[in-house]
Amino acid sequence: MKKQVDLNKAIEELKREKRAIILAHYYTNSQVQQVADFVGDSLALSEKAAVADADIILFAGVRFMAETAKVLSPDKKVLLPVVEAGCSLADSCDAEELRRAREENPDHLVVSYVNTSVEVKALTDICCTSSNALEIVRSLPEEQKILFVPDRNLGSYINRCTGRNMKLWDGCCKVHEEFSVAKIEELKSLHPEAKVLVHPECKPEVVALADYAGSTAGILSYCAREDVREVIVVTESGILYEMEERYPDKKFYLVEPEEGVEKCISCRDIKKVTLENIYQTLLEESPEVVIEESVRKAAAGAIQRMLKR
Ligand code: CIZ
Repeated sequence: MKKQVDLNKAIEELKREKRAIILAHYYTNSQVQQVADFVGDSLALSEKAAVADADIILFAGVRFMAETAKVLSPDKKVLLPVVEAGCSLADSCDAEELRRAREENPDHLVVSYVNTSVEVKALTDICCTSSNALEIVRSLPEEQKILFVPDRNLGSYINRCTGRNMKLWDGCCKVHEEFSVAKIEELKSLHPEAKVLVHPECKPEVVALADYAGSTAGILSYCAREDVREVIVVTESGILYEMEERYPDKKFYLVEPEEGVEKCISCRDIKKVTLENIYQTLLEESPEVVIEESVRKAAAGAIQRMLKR
């Protein structure tokens, strides 16, 4: 087993030799973020993928993220180090079930959160991310009926903010559902000046505690404010690395889960990406993300409609 310094060096060499870049999500381990050419949310990374001057894109993230990159950059080889790295939200919406729901609701437009499989995106009218969900929904005519998939928490947040009554798929992110009011209030009593920054994938009673609710990118930008000196971080723990890099003078507190012995709430799937499997994946140029062309084109339509708004 190579040591971390050797691995970093070996990965850099492979990147140069193979004209490869590494895109890493904010939720990955800090060592992974350190070898990445870009770190960001899934949308920003996919947009980077599409314009990147590279032959190979290694996506350090979970499957739906790498699929989105492949949809937007069909001519590049997209590698995903851990094929079984999935997402509970994406898994909560099955394409066949969505096909049936579409048939039962022919007058509804399907708006899908980016955390979905490529097959679900192919059945979607328009995609959104947590950064642009409110904007996308507000851009649709008020009388337009909408079926929002798959996140019931993000969907109900959008309904509350926009006054709409979208029909919601009954899915959730198992990681964000772990945040509890009790644990956040406990931290708040220890750090009364801290701002509570919450991802809208959390349950409504948790979002209700927020000084600010928004995407990872939104939360990171909010931390730049002068009046934000301390932060209670109510999203996946990997974001802490970027927060401390950007704002070394501010204090960040991670929330403990209600149950178990862990000190913070993390996505086990995305944490499966390591320097070791990145090195091996680049070396072997496998596993590669392959998407059937008709599915890719249909999914690209839903993503492009989002990007054009
Ligand atoms: O869109 C993403 O990357 C996810 C999963 C969350 C966020 O808010 O950035």
